[in-house]
Parts: sequence; C-alpha cells; structure tokens
Amino acid sequence: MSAIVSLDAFERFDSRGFPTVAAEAVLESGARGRALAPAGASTGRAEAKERRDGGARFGGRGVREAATAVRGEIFSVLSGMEATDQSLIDSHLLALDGTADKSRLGANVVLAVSLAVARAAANESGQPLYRYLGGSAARVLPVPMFNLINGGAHANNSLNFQEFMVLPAGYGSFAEAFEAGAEVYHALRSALADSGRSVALGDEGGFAPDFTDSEQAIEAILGACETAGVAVGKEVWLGLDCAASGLVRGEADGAAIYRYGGRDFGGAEWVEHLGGLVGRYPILSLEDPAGESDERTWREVTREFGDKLQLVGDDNLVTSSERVRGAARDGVGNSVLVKPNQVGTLTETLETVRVAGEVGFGCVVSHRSGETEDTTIADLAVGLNVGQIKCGAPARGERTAKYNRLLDIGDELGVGCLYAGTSAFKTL
Ligand code: 2PG
Ligand code: MG
Repeated sequence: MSAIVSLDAFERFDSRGFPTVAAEAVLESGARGRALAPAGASTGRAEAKERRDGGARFGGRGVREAATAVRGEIFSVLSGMEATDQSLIDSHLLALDGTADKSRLGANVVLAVSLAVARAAANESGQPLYRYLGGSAARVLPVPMFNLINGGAHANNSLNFQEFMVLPAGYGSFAEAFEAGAEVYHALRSALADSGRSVALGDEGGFAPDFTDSEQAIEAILGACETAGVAVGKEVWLGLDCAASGLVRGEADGAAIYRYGGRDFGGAEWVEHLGGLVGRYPILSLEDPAGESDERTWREVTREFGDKLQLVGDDNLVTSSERVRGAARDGVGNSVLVKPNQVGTLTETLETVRVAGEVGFGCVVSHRSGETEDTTIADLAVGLNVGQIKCGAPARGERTAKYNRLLDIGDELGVGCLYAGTSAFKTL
C-alpha cells in the first residue's frame, strides 16, 4: 500500500523571492507528501550543490528544468518502491545522481524528493512526521535560538557577525521559552525605534540596524532582555553565529586572517578577540568562530573555550557525518549544525545526528536564510530529540511556521512532552 505511484516537482518560491524546488510524492493508497527545499546565502564550500537552470530567468536561479528530473529519471527508479524504505530510497537517489556533491540532480531536487517521500509515508501511517521519524520516544521540544539581529550575508548593514541570538534555555516549557524570545524581540524593536534606528528586517526576520560593531548589537539585546523582564544568565543566554568564513581575507602562519571592524586579525589575535567577547557577555553558543578551512584557529578556539561554550560547526562540517567524526577526533568544536540541504537526503541527515551522538557532539537542527513554509525541521528536531533548533526570529511567516509547528507539537504531546532546556547544553 505504501508503494510510490507518482513523483512530481514544481518551481515554487522561497522567502527571498528566489525559485526553489517543491516535490510531491503519491503512494498507492492515495497518501501524499510534499516538501520544499530551502537555500543558504552563506554556504560552506563542501556543501552538496544545488541545481539551477542558468539562463536569464532569476539570474540563472530558476529550477523548472532541474525539477523535470523528478517526474522523469527519478520516478523511473523509485516507482513502485515502498515509501517506508527511506534509506533504500535515499541510496537509490545517491546512486542515480552519481556525483560526490549531488551536483548532477542537485541537492535541492534530491532533498525535496527525499523529504516528500518521508512525509507521504508518515501521512499513510496516520502519524505526524516527528512520531513517524522517532516513534514514541519523540517527545523533547528543542531550545529555540532566536536570531534577533541580522548582519553579515543576511543584511546590508555594517555588522560583521551574521547572527545575534537569544537562547531561552532556562524555562520549563517550549511555550514559555517562545514567549520570552518574542517579548525580547518586541522590546528590542521599541528600543531601536525609540533611538531612531531602522527596524527593517534581515533575511531571517531579525532587525538589521546600522550598528557597526558586535558590542552594540549585544548591548541592545541585553537592554531588551532587561526591558522584557527576562533574566540573562538564568533564563536566557546569548548565541552568536560569527560566520567567520565570510571574514577571511588571506592567510598567515598557517591560520586565516580575519577582517573585522576595519582591522585585520591573525589567528591568535582573533582567538583573543573572541575571548574578550566571551569574557564580557553571557554567551552560551558560538557558531563558526573560525573560517571553514582554518582548522588551526578552530582547534585553538576549542582548546580555549570548549569547556565553557557550545562551539557549533556549520560551514566546516556541512552536516556530513564523516566531517563530524573528524572534528571530534581533531578537537574542532563540540557541536554540529544540522541542515538537511547541506547534505542532501533525510537518511544522511539522520546519520549525521546519530554520529554526533556517538562522538559526544551536540546537535542544532537549522533552517536556511532562504526558507519556505515547509516545517520539516521542526518535526526533525522533536523526532530525534536533538534539543536545539535554530529557525530565525519569532517573526516572518517562513520562520514562525516552524515555531508554530513546535507549539502545535507541544500541544499534541501535552503533559508527555519535555522541554530540553538547560540539559541541551553540556556547559551549563
Ligand atoms: C547559517 C545559516 C542559517 P545560510 O549560516 O547558519 O542561519 O545561514 O542559510 O545563509 O547559510
Ligand atoms: Mg551558520
């Protein structure tokens, strides 16, 4: 009954107004599943590659052509397969693509199909996706990382760091944590407006004021926490995505040179600079504190701060289980950002989460800066009990879709639900 009888894909649009792939799977029983691929702006070099059509439409970013493979060669391989055989289906997708980086079919195409099949199977079983993925063990709602101020590649202001976040880990439930994040967001908006700053939003729904340094952004968030009446260092903590690959301007002595605030920092100076921020502010999580190829600085940061901070690898780990294994072996960070489209299939995503658990790495399931109404990552975070999710500000539909989905899941689970809270962080 769960045999795949139809696969199709269409060009739809993401939150930046660029085309993206929406795939649909239909099973023999009539059950259907639909999924949309997200897209990043600050992508790691080793990420699985999207397929785009090129040409004049949307600066080459169209996916009409790319989508045709779904009803053509992909359907001819997956037709008749059981939708519940996810790992087998994903293996067939990998074999059909035939490249190491999924560049032939495109990770955007492959991921949309992989997730559409999982959704169809979940729908057929009559279970919500998180339960289909995690069974009755799925019950932990993640700590949300609210991205309140956007910079870097996600805004056209002068902020060098990409994301300034609050992590409401000190609450008893996801609903309370969400409320705290949203109240801080509103307090921040009022404070920015009162001081005559722009309250325009960046790509992930956070504000994008014309601050010039990280301290200003952090201070503004701390002020908003105070106004909102949330206790910093007890109820909420700070998180930063430095997205440091975007700051690299050359190399010296085996480490990258970081251009930040109009100054160049060598590897050791950069670690010292980060140490200044970490020493002064209640920072709990640092993502991409060093460039994706600057393993030396990554190791140094891990040696210096690894016992105090969550150090999340994004650009350097690209949701690859082998890279997570290597990072744990080499002392590079202690957590991994999990973005399904960085790797390309659901099975590979699950494998990365499994390996992270095996090597003692934390996991943060994550959106992309270009998102859609697809809420799969919310179900993934609960299904696998990973304990943390990063899906932007508590604003803009493509971000609130995930938060609202988590609130729905919380209501569905009722008193059987747990909130990851401070237990998601080894350093708390
Ligand atoms: C990141 C992500 C998501 P992008 O760097 O962590 O916040 O951004 O999707 O642009 O890679
Ligand atoms: Mg990142």
